[in-house]
Amino acid sequence: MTPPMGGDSLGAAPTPKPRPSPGPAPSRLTPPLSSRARPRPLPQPRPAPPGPAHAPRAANQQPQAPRDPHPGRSRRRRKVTWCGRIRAGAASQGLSSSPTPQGPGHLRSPSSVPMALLALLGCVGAVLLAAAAAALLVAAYRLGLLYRLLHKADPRSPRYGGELVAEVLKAHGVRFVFALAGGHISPILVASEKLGIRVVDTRHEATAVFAADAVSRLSGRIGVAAVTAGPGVTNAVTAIKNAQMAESPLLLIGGAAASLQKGRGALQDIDQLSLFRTLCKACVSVRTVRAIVPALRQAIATAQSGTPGPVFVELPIDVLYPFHVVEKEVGGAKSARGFRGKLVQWYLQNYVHNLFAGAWVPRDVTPLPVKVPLATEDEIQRCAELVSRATKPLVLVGSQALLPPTPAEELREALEALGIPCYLGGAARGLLPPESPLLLRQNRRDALREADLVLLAGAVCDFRLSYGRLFGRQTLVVAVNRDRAQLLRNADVFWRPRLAVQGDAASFVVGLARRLGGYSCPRDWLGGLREAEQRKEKANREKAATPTPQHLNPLDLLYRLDALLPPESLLVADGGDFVGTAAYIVRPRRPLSWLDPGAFGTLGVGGGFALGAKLCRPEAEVWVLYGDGSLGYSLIEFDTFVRHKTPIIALVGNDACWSQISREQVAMLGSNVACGLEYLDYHAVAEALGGKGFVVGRPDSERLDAVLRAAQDACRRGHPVLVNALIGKTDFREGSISV
Ligand SMILES: Cc1ncc(C[n+]2csc(CCOP(=O)(O)OP(=O)(O)O)c2C)c(N)n1
Ligand SMILES: [Mg+2]
Repeated sequence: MTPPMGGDSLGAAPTPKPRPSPGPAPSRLTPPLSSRARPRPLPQPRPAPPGPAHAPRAANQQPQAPRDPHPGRSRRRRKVTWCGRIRAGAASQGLSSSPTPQGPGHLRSPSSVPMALLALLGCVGAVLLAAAAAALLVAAYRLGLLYRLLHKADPRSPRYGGELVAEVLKAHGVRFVFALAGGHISPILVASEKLGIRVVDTRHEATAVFAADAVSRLSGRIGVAAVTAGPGVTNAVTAIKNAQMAESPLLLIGGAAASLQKGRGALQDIDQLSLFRTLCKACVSVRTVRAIVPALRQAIATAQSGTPGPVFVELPIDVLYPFHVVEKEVGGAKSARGFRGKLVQWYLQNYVHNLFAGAWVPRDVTPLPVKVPLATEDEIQRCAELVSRATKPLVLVGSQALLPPTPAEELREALEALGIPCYLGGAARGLLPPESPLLLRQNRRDALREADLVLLAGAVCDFRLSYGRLFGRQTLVVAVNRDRAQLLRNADVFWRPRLAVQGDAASFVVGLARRLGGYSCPRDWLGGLREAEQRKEKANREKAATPTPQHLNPLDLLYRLDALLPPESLLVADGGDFVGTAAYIVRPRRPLSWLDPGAFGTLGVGGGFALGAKLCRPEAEVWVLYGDGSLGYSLIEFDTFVRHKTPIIALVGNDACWSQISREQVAMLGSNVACGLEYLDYHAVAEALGGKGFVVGRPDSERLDAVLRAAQDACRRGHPVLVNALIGKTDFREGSISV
């Protein structure tokens, strides 16, 4: 049923003019006075089914039901239909029991009607009665009348739905809620803080979501971001898509207009679920306080199960505030006059009481079981047989292998026990220590072509593996992935799996290592790969030692950083060429100490990732490797780092350019349009926001190490630091992907 609230937007309203009635003052929860003061009459039923007996009445007395201005909201449309059905049903009953003398509805005397016809009419009447009763029951259920018979709302309770949200989060081990304030979500933030959950407010909603993403990836617990209705929610879209592509489980809580006021011009009211339907594993809008706990528990379990990903839970403002506030704001005028006024009043009161019916009944808030798809023993055995026959095996470990429940250390031990050379991608970087003889970073293309068996442990044949075109003719490929589409990405076009296993990659590798107890990888294969690796490293060192025409050599800068990194360090990658170069030079020291955007390649993750990382690992030295272009997206978050005492170090490769794009645009299309930037004083901005800033260029190359150490010192003393490193151009990244 369309709620009987005011609103000019519903142009198809019935003709009778609503009587003006004094309404409460406007507020966050209510539409402006002008619309509230003129409550729109209840939606009228649809015209009864066409027929001569109905025609005159339908034309004169039964206006059309108001046209739904938001056809996407199927729920509301359904309600209107039900309402219409109830009345249409009642109308048809009226016709059959009180026939009019005109038209075919008129009944003749029983004596003149055959008994069979009478029986038929009786049956029809009974069916109609039953249908009407059923429709009434459904309507009563939809209006919460049945539930309310057993569960009363407690109008005097000071409790509010935000508290339930906080309780669920607490029970799921959530330590941080990342947010940007808004009245729609205030109750969640206040209640979370009261329960000891740290509310970390950022300067952009995307940052809040990126931070939650980092927490999910690093802690194995669900990361949570809460953003306000409308623009708060839309600002989160890119970060949510990034999390989906990175298969990162996170919970986005979105504020929303009161359900009753949706589509009626409420502040910041848009159809939010439609925005996230293709981006999230689950999208729900919670309509009553009693539904908060089950909705959140289910959403979190969904996010973490199977192939993880983000979920969106919309919590309209009226399920979050206490009864007395909601009643005042949406409960309607106390002294309604006239039949229609009283009906509106009843409807609103019923709406509010239904919102709170059974709200504070104790409910289980603990986590639901998370379902992880596992490989069968048979699949592991088949892979073991293939590996044991291989002479040139290779493992490619992708981000997915770092997902819970297998601890990263267990996976590392399994890889070491297997002794097969490994390439680590995305979140898997750092899984093997830098000095591990199994760890390869260079010449992957050549190694893949030569290998006779490749195990894709969560690695995907997308653009990162040239869509699967890199394998040699003789290469047998075993692919393991939780997600079927990723598992078989481009299979049978450019490659064909010998064995495709839909399941968790880490536990598969652990199981494989157990099976292959006495296995040892042929030494000459590993030896050959290592030699090629060292040759490439040597060539890179030589490039690093060659001065660039201007400014600092970025390779040299990154080698110096690598030499200074403590074991407890974590690297965040946010940029183009500078960061792409770093991926080959800087070596993350331990598992889960490298964060990059993932397959979506989103610039701007830096501030949020660093924030989430530092909060999860306060003891770690967190470095954000930024391009100067990328830095612009989250430079303002230096304010957040300062306010929340999360000292991190930003190292900006400042080449006054969006180089990764410029590099190919100029070469292929002959113009640098839209790619040029200036050598700006980003360090001064960091200082202005309360951090510490350093700038280094060619004249400082002698004291480069000293500057990096000074940055580390300042960070240890609790300051967020920005090192603005002016860098020159090299050909290191020539030929690498930018589209
Ligand atoms: C949100 C977003 N916008 C645009 C791009 C396209 N893009 C990819 S790399 C890049 C250049 C990055 O420049 P910078 O951060 O300065 O790093 P550099 O390549 O100069 O080292 C751009 C614009 C993107 N990936 N994401
Ligand atoms: Mg740049």
